[in-house]
Amino acid sequence: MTETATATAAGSGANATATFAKKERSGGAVDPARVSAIATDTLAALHDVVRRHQVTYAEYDALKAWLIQVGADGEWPLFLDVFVEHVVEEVANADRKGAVGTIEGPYYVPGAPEFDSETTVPMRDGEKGTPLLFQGTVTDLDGTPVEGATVDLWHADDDGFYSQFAPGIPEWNLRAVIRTGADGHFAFHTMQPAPYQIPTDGSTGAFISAAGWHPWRPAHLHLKVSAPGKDLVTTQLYFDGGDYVGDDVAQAVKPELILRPGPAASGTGNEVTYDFALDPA
Ligand code: MBD
Ligand code: FE
Repeated sequence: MTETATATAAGSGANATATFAKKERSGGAVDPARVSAIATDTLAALHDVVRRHQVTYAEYDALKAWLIQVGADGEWPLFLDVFVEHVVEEVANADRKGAVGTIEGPYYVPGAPEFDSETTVPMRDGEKGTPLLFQGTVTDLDGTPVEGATVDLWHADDDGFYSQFAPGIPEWNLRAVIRTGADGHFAFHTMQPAPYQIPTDGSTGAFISAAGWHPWRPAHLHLKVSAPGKDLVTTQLYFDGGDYVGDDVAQAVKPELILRPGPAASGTGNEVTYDFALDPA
């Protein structure tokens, strides 16, 4: 049996829920004084939809059944990151001056193997796909290289699957952290990812197909770039001309995040340079 034959929504959803449960909450504590205002407005928005669309008991029951199923499938991290996170990110990063951020999504795992400045990302013998040399420099807002910055990269394979969220893939496959040297430079030798399809056999997929939308995200690299005294940026990079770049189901593409790789100087695959300027913490 191949790994692709056994990658189910319930499997990847359960893993994403377990990963979230272990996650260090990035934003810190929630202010109890804001709960009433946010809850009141959230419920008012929902009440308004019920009135405007004259929602029926059949529709209300269908909603309840679906909400229960999203939890049973372990798909709340997936659903929320696809349909809500992009606005939270927009608010969180509104004042950032340097590298442009976008959503993290459900598939980040801290603790990937660490390397100095240039590495081949952990991958299987004969890993499928087009080789990609992805390199750049981490600087401060003035363009001074940052030594000791970490560039944490994770992405899907050539079938659109993430290690630790689909069966049969080595634990840290296509996940690596580089620590920059004095010149701030990093270079990853990896394999270009494929577009990501929201699992069609789970409740998020059922929601998308009921609405008549498509379930795809464009191919992307995920990154977290940080350094002591700097503000960590979480982002993704996309490939110019790739499928769904103009039509991401998660609405997380921004023009600054589109890579234009060219043929690699080595003669195999592609290469591209992308620099990150970090805001002060
Ligand atoms: C992904 O790979 C992803 O990056 C996001 C944001 C949501 C679902 C799958
Ligand atoms: Fe992703």
